[in-house]
Amino acid sequence: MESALTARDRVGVQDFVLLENFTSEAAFIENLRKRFKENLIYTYIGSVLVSVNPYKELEIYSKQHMERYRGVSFYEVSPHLYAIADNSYRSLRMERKDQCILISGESGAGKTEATKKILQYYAVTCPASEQVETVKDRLLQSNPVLEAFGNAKTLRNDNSSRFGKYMDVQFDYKGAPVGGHILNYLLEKSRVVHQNHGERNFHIFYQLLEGAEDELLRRLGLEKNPQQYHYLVKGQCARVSSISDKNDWKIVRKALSVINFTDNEVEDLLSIVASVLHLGNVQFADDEQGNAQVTTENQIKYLARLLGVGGSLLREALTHKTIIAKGEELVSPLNLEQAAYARDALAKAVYGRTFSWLVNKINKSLAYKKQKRGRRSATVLGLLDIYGFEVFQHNSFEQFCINYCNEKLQQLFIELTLKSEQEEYESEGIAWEPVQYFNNKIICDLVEEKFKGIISILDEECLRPGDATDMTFLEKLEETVKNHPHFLTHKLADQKTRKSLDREQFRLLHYAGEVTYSVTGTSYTTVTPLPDIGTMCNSENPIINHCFERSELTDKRRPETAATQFKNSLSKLMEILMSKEPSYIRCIKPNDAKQAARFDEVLIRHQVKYLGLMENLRVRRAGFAYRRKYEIFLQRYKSLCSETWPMWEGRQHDGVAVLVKHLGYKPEEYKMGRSVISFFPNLWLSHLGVCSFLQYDTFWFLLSSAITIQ
Ligand code: AD9
Ligand code: MG
Repeated sequence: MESALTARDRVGVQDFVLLENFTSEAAFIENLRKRFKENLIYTYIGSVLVSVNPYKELEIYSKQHMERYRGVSFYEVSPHLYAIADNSYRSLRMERKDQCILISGESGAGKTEATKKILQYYAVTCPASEQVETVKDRLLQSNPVLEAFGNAKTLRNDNSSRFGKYMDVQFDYKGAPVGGHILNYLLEKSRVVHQNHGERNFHIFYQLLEGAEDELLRRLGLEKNPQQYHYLVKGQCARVSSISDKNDWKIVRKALSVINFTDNEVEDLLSIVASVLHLGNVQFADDEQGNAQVTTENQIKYLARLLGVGGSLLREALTHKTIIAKGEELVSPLNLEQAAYARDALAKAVYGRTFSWLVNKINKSLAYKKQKRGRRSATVLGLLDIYGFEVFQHNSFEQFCINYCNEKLQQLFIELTLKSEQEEYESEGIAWEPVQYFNNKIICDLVEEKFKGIISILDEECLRPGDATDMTFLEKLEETVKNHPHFLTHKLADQKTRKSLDREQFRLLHYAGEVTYSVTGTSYTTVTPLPDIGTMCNSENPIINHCFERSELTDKRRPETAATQFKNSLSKLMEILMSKEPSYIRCIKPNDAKQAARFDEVLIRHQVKYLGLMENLRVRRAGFAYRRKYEIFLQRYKSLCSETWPMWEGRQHDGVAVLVKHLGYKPEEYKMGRSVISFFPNLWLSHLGVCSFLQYDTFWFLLSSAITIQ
C-alpha cells in the first residue's frame, strides 16, 4: 500500500477541520483557492468531500489512482472521490448496511461527472467474474444512453442533466456488483418543443442527424442538417464546440447493444426520435370555417410510417379533439392555435413516455438475478445525481420543480449533519456550544405544506372546474402566502422591488438565492389534455404501443397534477435516502464561463454560504471526528487488547474505557457519552501512523477482500 501524500498534496489543508482560523470564511476560500491553483480540487470537511469543478481533464482518475484508494482509509491518502466511494463500499461490506452517496451543487458544478467516476471506480476495483463483468458493463453503458436522451446543452452547462437520477448498485456477499436499478425524476419535456436562446434540445436529436449512416437517415426520412427542423432551431446553437455529436453517436450506438437492445428495438426507438422531428415540422392552415388543416402531407406520410399509425387517423388526431361525455364520443375541430398546441403536446408525450420506457428497459437489463436459493439478498449503494439549482432569465414550472428538489436535498443534508449531529451530542450528555445555521425547512414548507403550500394551491386551481387560469392561481397564491418572508409578487413588493417583477411572476427566496418564476407560457394550471391516446394505442411501433395504454381511455380517476406527482416521488426518494447510511459530495462551480483555472471568488463565496459549508465545518470542528456506539466499537476492536479479548463480560462502557486506555489514548482525546465514544478530530488525526483503528480496519478489509475474490 502506498501512503502517497506528497508535499504538493499538502498545499493548504486537506481537511478544513485542520484550518487554524476555522471560523473565517476568507480563510476557507483561500484554502480552496490555493488548492484549486495546484489542481487539488478535493478537500474534506471531516467526512464530507468538497469538490471544485476543474473544467479540464486531470490525471487523477487512472487505474493506478484507483488502486491507491482501494481498501485504504480516508486520511492516509489525499482527498478524492475515490476515498468516499471506497469508504462507503467498505461500510457496506463490513457493517452490511445500505449506503448512499449524495452529490449536490448547482448546475455545472460536476455532479454527473462525479457519479460517473464513482461508478468507474467500482467497476475497476470490485471483485470480478464473467457474470459480474456484464453487469459492470451495463451499469457503465447505461450512462451514455440516458445522457443522450436526458441531457442537453443549457446556458449553465453543455451537458446539463434535464432529469433527476437515483441509481442503486446492488452488491452480493462477495462485494461484487450484481445488479442495479434506476429511478428517474421529472424529465424537462418542454425542451422537446422549445429551447431558450443559446440552448439545445436533447443531445440524441443532433447525434442522430450528425452520426447516423445515410441509409438509416433515409429510412427515417431525415436530412442531416438540424436547421431543417423547427424543434432544433429555437435556441440557434445546433453546434457546440465542446460536443462531438458524431463521436457521441458511436458511443451511444455501442452502449445500446451492451444494454441488450436488439436491432429492431434500436430501429423502433430511433423511429420515435425521428417522428418527434417530423412532428415539429407539421404545419397547419385554417379553412373557411377557421378550422385547422394539416398542410405538410410529407410529414404525415413519414409520421404514419414511423409511429405505425394510419395517416388519416393521425391527421384527424392533430386537428380535432375528442371528448367522452356520458359514454359518448364528441369530436370537435381545433383552430390553428389549438392544433399547434396539440402537436407540441403529442411530441412531449411521445418523447417523455419513451424516456420512461428507456429507463425501464435499462432496469430490466440491470436486474439482479439471484442464482441460488437461500443466498443472502444484495446490499445496496445508491448514487443520487439530480439536476442542480438553476436560475435563468426566464424560469418556468420546470425550474420551480428543479429548485424545489434541491431544497429537499439541502434539507436532508441539514437534517442528517447539522441538526442530528448536534442533537446527538445533546442526547449523549456531551457539553456543547450550539452552532447556528439557516434551516431551509421554511422554504420546503412554503412549497409543499398541505392546504397552504404552493403545490396545494396549484392543485386546487388545476382541479377546480370552470375558469381557473394562471392568473387566478397567482392571485390565490398571493392571498394564501402573502406574509411569507420567502415569497414575493409584483403586488406584494415594495415600490423599489416592484420594478423587477412582472404581474405574472412570483419570486421565491431559495436557500441558494432568489428566483423569479413566470406563471404564464408553460402554464402551471393546465392539466395538459393528452393528445389523442386512442390513435397512439393502436400504434404498430411496439414502444409507442407500450407507452400509451388503452386503459387510460377509460380511467375515470382525477389525474394527479405534475407538481403533486413530483412532490410524491421526491418524498419517496427522501425515505429511500433516509434508510441508508449517507456520504456527501458538495460540488462547487468555480466560474460561469465554464473555463479552467478561473476562480471567481464572489461566485464561490456564494456557494460556500448557501451550501452551509462554514456551519458544517463549525459543527465538525467543535464535534468529534470518529464516533461509534459502545457495542460496535468493542466488537470491532476488542482483539487489540488482551483484557477485552475474546469477550468482555462487564458493561460495554467499561470495556471501551479499558480498550482506549490500553491503546494509549489520553482522556482529553476522547469523550464517552451515554452510549457512544467520540474522538476529537485533530488529536485523533495525530494518532495516524501510530496506532490507528483505521489501519486495523484496512487490514481486515483487504484480508476479507482477498479471501472473497479468490
Ligand atoms: V447539471 O445540474 O446536470 O446542469 P452537473 O451535473 O453538476 O450539472 P457536470 O457533472 O455535467 O455538472 O459537469 C459540467 C462539466 O464540467 C462537465 O461536462 C465537464 O466538462 C466539467 N467537469 C465536471 N467535473 C469535472 C472533473 N472532475 N474533471 C474534469 C469536469 N472536468
Ligand atoms: Mg448533471
